[in-house]
Amino acid sequence: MGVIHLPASTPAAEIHDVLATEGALVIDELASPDVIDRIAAEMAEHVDDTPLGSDDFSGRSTKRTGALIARSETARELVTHPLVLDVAGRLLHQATKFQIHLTQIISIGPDSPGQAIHRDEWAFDFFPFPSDVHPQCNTIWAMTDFTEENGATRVIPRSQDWEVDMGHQVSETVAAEMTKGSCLLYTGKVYHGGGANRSDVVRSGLNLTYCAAWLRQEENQYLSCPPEVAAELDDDLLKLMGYQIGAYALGYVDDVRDPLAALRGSTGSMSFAAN
Ligand SMILES: O=C(O)CCC(=O)C(=O)O
Ligand SMILES: [Fe+2]
Repeated sequence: MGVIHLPASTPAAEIHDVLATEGALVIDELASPDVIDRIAAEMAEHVDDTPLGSDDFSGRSTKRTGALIARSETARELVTHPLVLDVAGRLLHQATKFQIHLTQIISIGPDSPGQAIHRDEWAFDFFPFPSDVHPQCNTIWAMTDFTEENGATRVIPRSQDWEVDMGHQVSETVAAEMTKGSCLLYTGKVYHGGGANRSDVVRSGLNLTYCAAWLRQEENQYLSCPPEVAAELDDDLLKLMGYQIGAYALGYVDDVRDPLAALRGSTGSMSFAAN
């Protein structure tokens, strides 16, 4: 069975229901081509300068370019996309808050073999999260069309309850083909992997992932986004980056100051109850 596609007008509750059952789905053309083109232009020099991956999992013909919040003003629109945040909040409902986990353009070059099939939540040191606990919610926005030939993400729909098994094969997967601007939403539990690129063009996807605010972020937002850039950002985006108390007392600064207040230069202790 293939990956389900839903129109961008689908209500968040319905998208969440499909995500919870299928583990992955595509929202067609959620971003306009113009937004994608602006992100590509803002990131072009950084993508050019990015080295190829240094191991098979990262992909030796694949580039992973991060720090999108600092480097691309337009990418901030996708990081804070209201429909995605609404769905992520539903999937991660057991956590008081959630946060950005990583921002990364994944450019899979021609002749790249397929990535090993995996679960993204294994990043948390392979901690055996129960099947009904979702630590993360993920997106990949297509910056080029995603085709079977050029390395569209491969997914095993409905695999989220399966046993831990690092030996799943590409033959068990389907390609999440989608047009530029479409968004693949998938849980941290669904088995998937970057596809082999058998075309002569680069497949480019913007991976924006979210996790419960009590977990360590994969991309360190406090260093990936320099403090002088962070100081110019909106409060809501900063909170999503981790400038908020993750749960009671998680992430305070020095004398129990709220991280956002500390960034803004305010003194005085925070009240835990207010967070
Ligand atoms: O690039 C892709 O399509 C997926 C990459 C991926 O799953 C990963 O790096 O964890
Ligand atoms: Fe992955």
